[in-house]
Amino acid sequence: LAAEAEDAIKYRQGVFSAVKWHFGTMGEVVKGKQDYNAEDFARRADIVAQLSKLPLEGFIAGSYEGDTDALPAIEQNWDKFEGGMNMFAEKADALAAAAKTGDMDQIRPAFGEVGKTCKGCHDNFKD
Ligand code: ASC
Repeated sequence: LAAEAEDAIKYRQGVFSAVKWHFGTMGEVVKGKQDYNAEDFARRADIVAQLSKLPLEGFIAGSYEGDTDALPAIEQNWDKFEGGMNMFAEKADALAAAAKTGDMDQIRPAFGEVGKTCKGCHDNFKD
């Protein structure tokens, strides 16, 4: 595997690990397993919104083998994959905006919309 491909795999996995760290914590709050702190929740939502724009450039040619769960289907259906990542970014922005209201009735559905975009790509493009 070319060094560039290895770096790209590590790059996007690092970003997604950070997404999971923050989105996972937010999920526990939404499910009532952790107390809701509006300021901390909004901080995490902002971080996820920023992170959501980062992974796409890590999906480079030659990075669908080796230590990765990313499937070659990404390259074969690039427009669909890119659309999914852009939808993730859009919904993450909406969640960050909802989080600033401090209103869980707005946050909960916005959180669910982001989760759907995670699952959409995992179902189609992740081993
Ligand atoms: C998560 C997580 C995902 C999404 C997905 C939502 O917390 O790790 O991949 O939400 O499960 O359906």
